[in-house]
Amino acid sequence: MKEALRYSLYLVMGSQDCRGRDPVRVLDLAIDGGITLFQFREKNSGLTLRETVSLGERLRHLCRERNIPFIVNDRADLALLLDADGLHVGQDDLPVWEARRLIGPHRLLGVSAETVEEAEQALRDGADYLGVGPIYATATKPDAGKPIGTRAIAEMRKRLSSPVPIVGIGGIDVPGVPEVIQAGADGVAVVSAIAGKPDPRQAAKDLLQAVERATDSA
Ligand code: TZP
Ligand code: MG
Repeated sequence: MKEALRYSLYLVMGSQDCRGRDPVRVLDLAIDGGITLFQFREKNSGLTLRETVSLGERLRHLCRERNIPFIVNDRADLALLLDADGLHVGQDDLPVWEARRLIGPHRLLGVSAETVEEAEQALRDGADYLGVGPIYATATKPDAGKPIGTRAIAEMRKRLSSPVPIVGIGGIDVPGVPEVIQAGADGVAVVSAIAGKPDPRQAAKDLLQAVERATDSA
C-alpha cells in the first residue's frame, strides 16, 4: 500500500463536513472527480462511537471497491478496527512512535507538522508522509492556529534529507493550489473545497486539474 501512492488530491472528511448529505455519496462523487486518497475525520459531529464505526465501515468499503487508500484521523483503534490503510495524527494526538507501534510497520502513518523540527522528529519516529498547515485561513478547524503560508513547505523541502511526501492543508481551493505545489508539496489536502461544495465531483475534478497543471510547471 505504501508504494507508488499518489498524494495529488487528498480528501479529508467526516459527516460534519457534508452539509447534511450522506458522506458515502459525497465520497463516491469525490472519487469520481479524481481524489487520490481519503481520510475519515469524524469530529464533533454528534455521532456516537458506534455510529462512527458504522459510518467508517461504509466509507472503508467504498474506498476498497474503488481502490482509494483509506486513512483514519487520530484514532489507532478505529484504524485497526476498520482495517484502514493508514492513520493520521497531529502534534497533540498519540505520540508518533506509539502510533507506529500500534498500527505496525505496513500501514501508512501521516503526521501533521508546522515546522522543520516537527517534521524531522516525525520522520525519526516513523512517519511516512507529512501534512503541513494550515497554509491559509480555514473555518473548518477552529483550533488550527494562524495560517503559516507555504514557506514551511519550502523549508522542509530544502532541509529534510529524505524526499518524504508532503501535502499542504488548510484553506486550499483552486486559486491556492499553484503556490502550494510550487513550494514543493506533492499534493493538497482539502475538506470544504470538496465536501462543502454543491458538486463534489466537479470540485475534485477542478482541484486535480489545478494540481496536475501546477506539478507540470513546477
Ligand atoms: N488540519 C489543518 S487545517 C485543517 C485540518 C484538518 C482543516 C482544513 O479544512 P479546509 O476546509 O480544507 O480549510
Ligand atoms: Mg488530530
